[in-house]
Amino acid sequence: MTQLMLNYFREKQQEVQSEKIYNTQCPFCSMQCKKQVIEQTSVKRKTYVTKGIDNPTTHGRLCVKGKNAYQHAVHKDRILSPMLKVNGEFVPVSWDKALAVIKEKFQSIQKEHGNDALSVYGSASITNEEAYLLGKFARVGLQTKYIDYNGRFCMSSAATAAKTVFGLDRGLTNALTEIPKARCIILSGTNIAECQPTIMPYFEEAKENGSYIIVIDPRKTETAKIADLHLQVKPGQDAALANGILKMMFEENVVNKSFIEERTTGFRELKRYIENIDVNETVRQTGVARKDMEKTAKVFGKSDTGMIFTARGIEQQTDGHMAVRNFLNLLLVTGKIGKEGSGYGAITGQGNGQGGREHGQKSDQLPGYRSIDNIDHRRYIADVWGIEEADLPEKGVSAYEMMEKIHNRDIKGMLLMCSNPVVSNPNAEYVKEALASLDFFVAVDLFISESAKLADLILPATSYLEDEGTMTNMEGRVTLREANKKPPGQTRHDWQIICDIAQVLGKGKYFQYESAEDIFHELREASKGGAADYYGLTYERLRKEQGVLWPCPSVGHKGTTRLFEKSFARPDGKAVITVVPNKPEVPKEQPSEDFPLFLTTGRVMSHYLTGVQTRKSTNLAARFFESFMEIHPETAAKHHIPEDELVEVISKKGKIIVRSRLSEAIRKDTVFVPFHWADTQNVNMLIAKNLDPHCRMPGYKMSAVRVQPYTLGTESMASEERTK
Ligand SMILES: Nc1nc2c(c(=O)[nH]1)N[C@H]1C(S)=C(S)[C@@H](COP(=O)(O)OP(=O)(O)OC[C@H]3O[C@@H](n4cnc5c(=O)[nH]c(N)nc54)[C@H](O)[C@@H]3O)O[C@H]1N2
Ligand SMILES: Nc1nc2c(c(=O)[nH]1)N[C@H]1C(S)=C(S)[C@@H](COP(=O)(O)OP(=O)(O)OC[C@H]3O[C@@H](n4cnc5c(=O)[nH]c(N)nc54)[C@H](O)[C@@H]3O)O[C@H]1N2
Ligand code: SF4
Ligand SMILES: [Mo]
Repeated sequence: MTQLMLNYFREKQQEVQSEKIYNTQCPFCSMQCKKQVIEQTSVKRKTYVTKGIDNPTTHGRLCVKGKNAYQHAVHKDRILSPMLKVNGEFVPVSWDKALAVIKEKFQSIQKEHGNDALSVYGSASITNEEAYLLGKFARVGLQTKYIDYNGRFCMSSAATAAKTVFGLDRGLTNALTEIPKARCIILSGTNIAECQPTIMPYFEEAKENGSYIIVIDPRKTETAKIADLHLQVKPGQDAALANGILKMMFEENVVNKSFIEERTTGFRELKRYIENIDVNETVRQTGVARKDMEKTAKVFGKSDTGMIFTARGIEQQTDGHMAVRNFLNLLLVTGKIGKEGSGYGAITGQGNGQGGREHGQKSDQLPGYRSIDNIDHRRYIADVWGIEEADLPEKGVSAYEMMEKIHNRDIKGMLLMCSNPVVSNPNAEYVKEALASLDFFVAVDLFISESAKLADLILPATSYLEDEGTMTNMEGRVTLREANKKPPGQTRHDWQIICDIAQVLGKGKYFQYESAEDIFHELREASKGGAADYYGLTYERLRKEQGVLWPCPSVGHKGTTRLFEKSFARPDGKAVITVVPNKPEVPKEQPSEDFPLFLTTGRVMSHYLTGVQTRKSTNLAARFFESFMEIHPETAAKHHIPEDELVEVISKKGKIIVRSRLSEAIRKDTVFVPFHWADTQNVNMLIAKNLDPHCRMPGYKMSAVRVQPYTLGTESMASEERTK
């Protein structure tokens, strides 16, 4: 260091008058990297420094989002008091006023139209305690059957597939430390290098150990760069691709007969179906060469150990559930599960994507992964909650279907917590209309998001720096997120807000908690004996052991790193092999003369989901300040699309305007647009409403579009082209 630099730092040091240290976890993805935010106050200003903290999952690593995540949390646009819409404008009001308005509106809606006229929309970015409490609030506080959450768009296909096939859904069946021991790894529809960057060293280590890595993605992503083999599949054809690979596995005779015999059911039917497949047809359907399917089958089949990871690329399809099941078929016929270095991973998305899907925010679910349809489960939870089983509502509908219920006027009010449906739901224009038409709409957020803008009342929540609670990361590790920053202004924790509303509705006696830890104690009881059993966990343990992998059914239990070693979690102990036809149950829209290209959507490294938070961060927004369309140069030439210009992307549903980016990394028949931007760049205005019949997942990853240069003033889409 030069003398000049030393002087500079010394001066800086003297300027700092006080320093506060906040230990916490990154609010964004499922890695839940532990970090420290250091707030330094000097005469002139506050500055923040972020450092990673060592922990068993990420060992102190942080990606660019984690390093900058303080920026939105201390942003001037944070809402600091309840905001009531008066004559179309938001005005700050006291909590007493806000709660009185909620009481009046909620009670009058339910009195007039019944309990189910109110709905709750939750999130997998809130803590386990809050997700649990929100489910309880819907069932006990409002006694409505309508509750669902944003994880429906995220985890539902993989979760239902794992539940059906293995009998239990935990994102990763093995601890992350087993990845380097896998001799062959298939990554399908997952861009971990940009979406879970701090997981990469596990895969890099695997590669150093000689593992063969196969990436399946229509784009040559950052993740594909670590691949030995990249299968550049046509969007939406993963199920058929897996059938092609299965066919080669049978031809190469690399199936594990004893495993199939002892630990699975359904193999014979699968074999019969696969035998009749015409591989040339599969090649045409998937766009993947026969030799590449063969190589995949051979290497994966012959390796002693192997793991398969899937994420939203294959899951966010209207056949996502079945497509995942076909990848699980690959694992099962080769016997690669239940031992070290062999298993499955559905790479979880949101910070609490795992825990958020376990404790009752789903329309058909009760805490501990219990089912709302099961009488024993209902009785158990009713008992923990101190209510009659008969008073527990039945199952409701999925998140998008709630929007349809609003249009039908079955649902007239909504409490939205920690999500931005106007930007994240398919058929976005329709969803916007739905939320705008509600008789009473309360949004709980940090900011006035695109959805909160439509609310009658916005309640200000605390951020991750201020709100303590547990989060379950992608490994299935329950971690304690500490948070010791003082809540700014009038902000309250999400769990406090739920309790406050319950109180004014006369249900306070069911919601008496002093802290998040108090709620956790009840959650432990509620999950006890369930599939996702947290009973053995306490805050003290989580602090001392730096997280524990569930199930953890008793205080002395050390947690579960590897699942299904001896048997699967189904009644007969066996995993289910299923025939997955090449033709999906819900036909997928194919490119046509009017809409000749596939559109697929996803993420970039520096933005998070609908961008409400990351667009507020100057450091992150600087990397990508507007949306774009990735297109192959040859395709661009064909459609007269120049580099770096505004273009229109048009589907049967709508039109957006984004900037063109020419790249040879994408298939020639496909364009890619991220979904982190709103308004005229909201890509979900292009996505159809069709849902997977098994799990209600929309087809975010495959639509048909046309593209053309944007010229100011031309309204290129005839209104009659739009469909509802
Ligand atoms: N930077 C960043 N990280 C995030 C998030 C974020 O918004 N930004 N969000 C978090 C959340 S909630 C989630 S769910 C995860 C999502 O993590 P991912 O699922 O990894 O992310 P995506 O970019 O949506 O999609 C992954 C890949 O699927 C590919 N793909 C598209 N269509 C197909 C197809 O038909 N078949 C196959 N095989 N692949 C296809 C896309 O090209 C893309 O590279 O990331 C989490 N991490
Ligand atoms: N086209 C397309 N659409 C997609 C996807 C895709 O790949 N393509 N992916 C889907 C997936 S996987 C997901 S997970 C969804 C996510 O979709 P959303 O849930 O709608 O996305 P977020 O941007 O996370 O919205 C979170 C909101 O909560 C606020 N918030 C942040 N922290 C807190 C908190 O602690 N408390 C409260 N009360 N509010 C808070 C934020 O300011 C923001 O407004 O999008 C889905 N939509
Ligand atoms: S975004 Fe994910 S990988 Fe990046 S720091 Fe946050 S938790 Fe870690
Ligand atoms: Mo997600």
